[in-house]
Amino acid sequence: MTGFEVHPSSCNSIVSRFLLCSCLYFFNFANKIGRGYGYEVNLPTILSISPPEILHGEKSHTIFAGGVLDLKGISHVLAIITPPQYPLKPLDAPITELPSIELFDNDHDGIYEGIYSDIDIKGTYEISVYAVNKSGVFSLPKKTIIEQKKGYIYGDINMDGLLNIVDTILYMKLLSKKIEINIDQYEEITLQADINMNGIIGCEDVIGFLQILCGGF
Ligand SMILES: [Ca+2]
Ligand SMILES: [Ca+2]
Ligand SMILES: [Ca+2]
Repeated sequence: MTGFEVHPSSCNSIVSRFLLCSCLYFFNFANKIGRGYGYEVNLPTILSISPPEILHGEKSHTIFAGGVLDLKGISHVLAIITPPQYPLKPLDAPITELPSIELFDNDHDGIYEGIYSDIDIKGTYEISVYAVNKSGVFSLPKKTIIEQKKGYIYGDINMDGLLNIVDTILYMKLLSKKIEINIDQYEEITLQADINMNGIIGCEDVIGFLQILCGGF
């Protein structure tokens, strides 16, 4: 034998050692993750959710989630609702400002249910359901929608299904007290006129109305 030669058996030996070292390295790395040295991914899961629904004037609907699982146990299940044309809120508004309901599994069949009862605005309600485990870790959201076909429209004070100059004039008259309405009429009008949902009809609602009218949402 002359010069430097690598015998096939030596080559196999080097490859074997490399593979062995690689395995030991990844075993050690995985072991560290398991011991809490790295990132542990253990999110609760939701396997199914109530399907999209179309309503024709019904004001409430049952939302459910099934296959809610977590190794540490489920603490609670939440549905967060984004109503149509959510009034005067920036797109990055925190979800804590959105309406929400808790879903319960009272009969312990693994399906969590809750009834959302404020579906009185015309349009699409986006529903995001989260499971929270006993360590306070949230699942990824499971999403569905509810489409309300018959409901009031923000700013449509005369309830003719249109947003136009007539509603603008009614806003101005209400604010300047140029029309007299009783408390029952006021409560009925407030449903669609109170765009920032603070319980009264004010200048902010007119601004919100003009934003809707101009497609500002
Ligand atoms: Ca149940
Ligand atoms: Ca109108
Ligand atoms: Ca208001």
